[in-house]
Amino acid sequence: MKTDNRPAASSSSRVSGLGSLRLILGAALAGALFAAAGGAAHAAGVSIEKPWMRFIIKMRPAAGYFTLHNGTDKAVSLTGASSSACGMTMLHESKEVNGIAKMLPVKSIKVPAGGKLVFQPGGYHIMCMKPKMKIGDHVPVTLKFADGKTLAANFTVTGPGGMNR
Ligand SMILES: [Cu+2]
Repeated sequence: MKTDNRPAASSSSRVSGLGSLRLILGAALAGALFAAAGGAAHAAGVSIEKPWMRFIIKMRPAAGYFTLHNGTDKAVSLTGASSSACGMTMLHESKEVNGIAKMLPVKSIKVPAGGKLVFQPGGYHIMCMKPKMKIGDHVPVTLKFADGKTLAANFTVTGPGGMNR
C-alpha cells in the first residue's frame, strides 16, 4: 500500500497558476446546493476521464480522482462537487508542507482552454466526507463550475490500492 504523500507524478500535466488555496472549510459547501438534478450538462468539450473513488472504511473520507479535459476555447474553473454517496464533499489538494503531508481546501481550480487537469493521489482530489459505498460500486458525482454549469460522472469505487491493483 502506498502513502499519499509523494508529489504528483506528472507535474507537467498540472495546471499552474491555480486558484488560490484557502483555509476556509465551508467554501466548498456554497455550491453544493446547486444543480443536484444535473439538468444542465456542460457543453460538449469538457469531459471527465477515468473517474474513480478510493474507499477505505466508512469512518474515513473517500477520495475521488479523475482527469478533467477542457476541449473548449475558454478556461473553466471547477468550484465544487456533490454526490449522494458522499454526504458532503470538498475540493482538496494534498501537499507536503515542511515535510508534513497536509490536505488543503481549494476554492476553485482552473483548467485552461484546451488543457487538462489530473486529480490523483498526492494532489487534487474530491474529498467524500461521509462515504456510503462499497468497493465495486459506481457512484454518481456532479462537478460544478464557476459558470454555473455541471458535469456528472459515475466514479468506480476501489479499495485503498486504487485502480492499479
Ligand atoms: Cu482530502
